[in-house]
Amino acid sequence: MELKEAEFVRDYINEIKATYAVDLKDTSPMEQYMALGHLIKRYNGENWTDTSKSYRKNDVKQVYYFSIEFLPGRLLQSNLLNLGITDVVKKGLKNLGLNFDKIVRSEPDPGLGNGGLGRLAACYMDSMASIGMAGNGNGIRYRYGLFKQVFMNGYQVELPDDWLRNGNAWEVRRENRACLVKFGGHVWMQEQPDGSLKPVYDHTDDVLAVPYDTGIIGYHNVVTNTLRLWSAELPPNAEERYYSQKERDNIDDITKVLYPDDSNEQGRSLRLRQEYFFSSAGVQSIVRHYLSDHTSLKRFVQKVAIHINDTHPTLVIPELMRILMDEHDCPWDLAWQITTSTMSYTNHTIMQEALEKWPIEMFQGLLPRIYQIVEEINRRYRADKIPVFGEDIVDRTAPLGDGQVRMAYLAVIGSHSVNGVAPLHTELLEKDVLADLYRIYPEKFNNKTNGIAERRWLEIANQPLSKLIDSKIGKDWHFNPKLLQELSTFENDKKFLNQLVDVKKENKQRLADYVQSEMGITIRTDAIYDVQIKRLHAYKRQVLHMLEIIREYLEIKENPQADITPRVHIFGAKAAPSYHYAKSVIKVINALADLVNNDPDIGDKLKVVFIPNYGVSLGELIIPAADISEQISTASKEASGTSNMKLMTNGALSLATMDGANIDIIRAAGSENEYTFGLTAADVYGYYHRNDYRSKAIYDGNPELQKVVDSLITNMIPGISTEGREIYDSLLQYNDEYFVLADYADYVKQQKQISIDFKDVETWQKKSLANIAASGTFSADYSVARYAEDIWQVPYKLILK
Ligand code: GL9
Repeated sequence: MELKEAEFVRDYINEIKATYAVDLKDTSPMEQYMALGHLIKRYNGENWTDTSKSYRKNDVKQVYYFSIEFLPGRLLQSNLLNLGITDVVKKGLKNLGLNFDKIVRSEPDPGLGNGGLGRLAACYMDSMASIGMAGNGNGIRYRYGLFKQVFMNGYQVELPDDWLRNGNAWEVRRENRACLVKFGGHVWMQEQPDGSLKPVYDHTDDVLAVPYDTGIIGYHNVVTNTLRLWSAELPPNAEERYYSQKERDNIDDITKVLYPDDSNEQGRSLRLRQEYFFSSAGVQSIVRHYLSDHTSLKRFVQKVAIHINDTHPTLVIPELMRILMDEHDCPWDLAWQITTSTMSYTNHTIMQEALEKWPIEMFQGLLPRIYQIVEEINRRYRADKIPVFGEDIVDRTAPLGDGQVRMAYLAVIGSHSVNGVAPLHTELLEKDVLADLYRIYPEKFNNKTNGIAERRWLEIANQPLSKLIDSKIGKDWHFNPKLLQELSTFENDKKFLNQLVDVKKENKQRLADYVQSEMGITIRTDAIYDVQIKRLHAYKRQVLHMLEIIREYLEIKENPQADITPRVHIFGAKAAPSYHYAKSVIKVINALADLVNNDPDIGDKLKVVFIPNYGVSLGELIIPAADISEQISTASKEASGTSNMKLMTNGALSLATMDGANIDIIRAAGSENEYTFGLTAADVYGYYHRNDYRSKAIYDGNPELQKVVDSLITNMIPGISTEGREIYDSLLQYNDEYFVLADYADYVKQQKQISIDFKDVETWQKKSLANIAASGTFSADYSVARYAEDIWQVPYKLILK
């Protein structure tokens, strides 16, 4: 948008006065931020209205991306960037004597997700708007986001994330678009005058779903899409009928907290209520919106695509069936045809425990009408498929079985498309996790490799690099990130390589300052910044990284004079509050950090920093400073990973197993520019198949490894007698479920190579450049374009300059 500095300054001062009734000099950074947010939202108001109007006028097909998590990160800078007014606003604020960075940091980072899955949904929202696609988000407005993590004596402690305390500058409450969602009660069939039967539900517990909309601004294209998050409230008859405190609490609870899960099934009825709540409200509002412009449901499939992001929103399938049949008199076959043509599903993990299943009794009690519909889907599925495929396979894959509602199977059966998130992951879905369903519906399966919001991770998080890139290849890559490839023509440009070194150094300094001020630890910027940032999970193997730190520590202790390349090991990770083992790993790494960081023999050759409260905002600080990107999951377990892509685009070299999208990153950048190691997925499956993995044998055969592992139980690291033993046992007594010891030697070999290679600054910088240059293909712009073409069949205009 066009904006003059003087105009901005005038508007901003007025905004401050109107909102806070004080002079600018008497405002807090939070107030300065809120006023700025309101003003930007107002500036963009017309774009938002115009976008909706133009979709309506042109009857454009809409995509609705249903996700129980969205992790958008702070929106201020992203909105300024996408509107193209960053510089004007910054200058204006500066001339008013305000500190832009402080204002930026006053915005709460909405933690409405746990990790990659929620962040992916947010990257896709940004990209859908940026490629001019009619993409709407649909989720839950949690009153409290993912817990705030602090460490006390090295242990994770969870504090509430009261992110709405000061209000939310970006959202619009739309009470006039609220829907009623019905739980419990009874269903009975009422005879109609024409003799037919119609279900009636009564004695239901009704909840009002109120939408809060946030404009998702496209990059330099005047498009603004909508992210709609639902909040649970008392129904409108609340004044006529008495609600006990318990009833009120039950309603409040639905959207009170985000489940702090990582890839785990949560067998709790509140989670099921959350799932139905936003699925039902979302589908109701979609049908209502569609019917406000169309007289019949005939063209519904041409005008609406609904995407199921992991199994949590699967109930959109029976919910759409219910609305079509019970409210619009659609016969079953037509309703089923409309539903399956509308729905598509992405699976995000092969971890068995993440395939959601609900006990039938609980499901039926909470959602009696939806259960009837699932029963009928189940009955027809069996009747159709048994004659063709036989009883066994159909039994194994039916929506109802073993006394449970099997959400993933229901999602596959009720959708026309099922995708994994990286080629290896999709292959494993087809061969293993969903193999039976793949046999029955091979045509539904396809891959859509994940992508990231390149502009956020470069132009916002890494301004020095972004500007340097602009100076070399211009700005067209902002629209078409694949153009970053043009950078590879400068691989022998020494001056440019040196500039890249300077940029990295600047970013490391920024991170070092943060670590100094927040944690009191001094880290040097000429060290290797070896970064692992992701949820704490056994399969991601933070333990392997930890063993390497112990090895490096012992190495320096044994040979203090050795010529060591200094290193800083950087972790960021939250553990699910109930995930005992993961919390023990945090404690041990923190204890190890204390030992290493305070040992005078070690000095500043080796430092370990576990930065508390990792999230999108800290990612923006850490990722640009990284030299090494640790992507060391057990092969086959990480569906895709996306921090691998963010780190690559910021010039980090991957230290990686052949897992998830690491494989694609390595192919894109060239294996000579990464450090790969370890078992392949085929090796891992080989062990499963033969059942002959013995971690003890590896331990027995490697004296160095023995020393490292033993130090978990020898009091070398103070204060971890319980936790150290727990990890030790997981590796030896319980036979090392995630093959840490199997990969240890190969991993260490690569770590040693890294220490050598890092000293050759020019060669290192070339590798870093190769990563940046190849990273454009992982832009989420292309990912959503592939969804649009292959799955959703919606138009878009990717701006390929
Ligand atoms: C995940 C996978 O584990 C990641 O490998 C993948 O990159 C993302 C996005 O597709 O999805 N699936 C999953 O349940 N989580 C993922 O990160 N977990 C969280 O989001 C906490």
